[in-house]
Amino acid sequence: MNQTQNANWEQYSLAGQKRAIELGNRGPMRFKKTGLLEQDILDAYFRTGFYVFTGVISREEVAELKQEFDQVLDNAPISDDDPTDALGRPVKFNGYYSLSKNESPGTNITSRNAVGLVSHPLMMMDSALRVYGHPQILRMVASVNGHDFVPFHEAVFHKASGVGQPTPWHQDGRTHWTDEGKSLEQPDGSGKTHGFNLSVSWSQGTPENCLWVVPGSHRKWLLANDGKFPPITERLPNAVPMALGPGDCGMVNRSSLHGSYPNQSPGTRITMVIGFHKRDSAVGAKTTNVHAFKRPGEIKEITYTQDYVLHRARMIPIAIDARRQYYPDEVPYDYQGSYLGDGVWNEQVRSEITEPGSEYWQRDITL
Ligand SMILES: O=C(O)CCC(=O)C(=O)O
Repeated sequence: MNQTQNANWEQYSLAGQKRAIELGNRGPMRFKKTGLLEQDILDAYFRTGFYVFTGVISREEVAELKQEFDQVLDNAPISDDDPTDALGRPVKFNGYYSLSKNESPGTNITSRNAVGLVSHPLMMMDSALRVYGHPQILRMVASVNGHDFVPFHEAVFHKASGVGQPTPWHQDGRTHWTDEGKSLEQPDGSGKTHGFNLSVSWSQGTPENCLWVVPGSHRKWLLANDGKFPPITERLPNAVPMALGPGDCGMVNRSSLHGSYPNQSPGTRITMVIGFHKRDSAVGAKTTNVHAFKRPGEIKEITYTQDYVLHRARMIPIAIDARRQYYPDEVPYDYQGSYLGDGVWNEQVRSEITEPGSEYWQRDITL
């Protein structure tokens, strides 16, 4: 950025941070006696289309996520055509890395910092699987999606310092809109929804490297009536930064307009997106699936059957059991949704959910 661009960014970023604070959608998870989230948190989420939960993941757990993800990065392929890492070792999860191609002259692209996205971390990192079974997170999910919530998809966004690629402005939800582009989701969160992305952070987010969200944009689909998303080169005047510190979790309605600018800052941002749906928004929905692949880039037309969703829901009790074994003193979440298969975690289940051709993510649920 030149000096003028820098000054403009500074101004834009400060104004965004100020608007973000005024939204009133940030703070620790707070629960009522019933175990569900306090209503003011839900109301703020329904109104703005996102919420930042601070301090959800403990420092020890963050350290484990960091350490395991470091190993995943160290084992990244040199290129899409070469399934070995920088040390010449075979890549354990070949095909799961999305590598960014940065053409900026003078930047140092290593196989680590070329990694833009790692898909399906639950089968790579036991620490990620344990976060997926986190009791506070799952109580929060039940508060938004009902007790029989079901999975969506998981991936880790890695925006390397100086070379992190932007995420174009987009709304993920593609299914539950009227023909005119009005959301079927109602202002109080009832009705069919596209679920939410929950960004779990183990790095320091800043306005330069974090996700930006347009508050209130979840009510109307920009692609309706031949509409388009703005390019990420456009600094949207109403957008606000969703900066997350290590251990924070940012919940973003999948219908909200969101994106991130190129990360030219000195700080790397790492956020793992996990997500959940209401079961009755998923079962019977006819849509285009873009997630049930090793990595993004393919699509399939699909109608989700009850059986499809029941199989995928099994990952929730599996994760709860993995966490229960690791943290025997913690009260585990009591999942009340239905699923098919054993909800236990052991080495045989690890083999089952990673079996080539029938990996659990083959039933990811795009809505
Ligand atoms: O974190 C990002 O930059 C992108 C996240 C995103 O687009 C998503 O979760 O759908």
